[in-house]
Amino acid sequence: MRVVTIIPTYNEIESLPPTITRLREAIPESDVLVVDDNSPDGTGRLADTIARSDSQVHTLHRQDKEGLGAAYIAGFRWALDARYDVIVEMDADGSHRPEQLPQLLKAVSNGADLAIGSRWVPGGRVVNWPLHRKLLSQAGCMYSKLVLRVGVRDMTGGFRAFRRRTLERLDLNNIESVGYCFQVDLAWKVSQLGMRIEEVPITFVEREYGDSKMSGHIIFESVLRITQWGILTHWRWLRGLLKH
Ligand SMILES: Nc1nc2c(ncn2[C@@H]2O[C@H](COP(=O)(O)OP(=O)(O)OP(=O)(O)O)[C@@H](O)[C@H]2O)c(=O)[nH]1
Ligand SMILES: [Mg+2]
Repeated sequence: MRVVTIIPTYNEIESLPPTITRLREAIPESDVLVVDDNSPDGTGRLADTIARSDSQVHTLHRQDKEGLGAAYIAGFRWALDARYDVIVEMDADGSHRPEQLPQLLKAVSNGADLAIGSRWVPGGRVVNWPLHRKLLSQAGCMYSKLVLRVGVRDMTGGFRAFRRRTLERLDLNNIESVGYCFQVDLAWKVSQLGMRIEEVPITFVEREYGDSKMSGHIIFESVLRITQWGILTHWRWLRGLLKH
């Protein structure tokens, strides 16, 4: 299996180097693609320096900060063009432990179309998160699960491994979500296609350096879109029921 791990970055100059080092040690066979949105702190230039000394590290530069979703879609296109078999999503900030990536890859080689690193299944953990972050994440996951009726407990988690054909079947041109709901959107679409999603317990560690990019705007976008999707789906379901 040819594997590439995509790491989106915006101002992650302190976190990116140790993350790449740990990843290369944990899974030497995985290539790395850093997708940087012209970070003012120079993360993109630093990624280029790392890429010059390691031929398995690649960089993709984007002109403006357009959100996590847009960065990942650009990364997915690059990875599909480059014919990778498995495409991994991982944050730069150390929250996702590269040492746990083998478990996600194992789930994919055992047949999962999408493996999600999950904080909210038995064995999953969160380290150093204040109570309000835990509650916010759990509430977001519960709301998404209820409204969209998807049997996934960690819908917002961003440590994932996709089988190539999973991304090929998603219409990447049609994904508009930007913030947290990008991850919810992908999991929902994969589940609607009847593909197999497996949750793998992970330990999620709060970032040590840099700032979170989470904002009120991102939370608002998520709640709004997930509610819209829920209403749309239930409406279709209700209309189908009334026709019979
Ligand atoms: N290229 C790119 N990367 C981004 C953008 N927004 C966030 N990221 C990266 O996406 C990853 C996740 O973002 P975080 O700020 O850690 O957001 P989060 O994990 O939801 O929030 P915390 O739990 O508070 O860290 C990090 O590697 C960020 O640098 C963006 O607009 N463009
Ligand atoms: Mg983070």
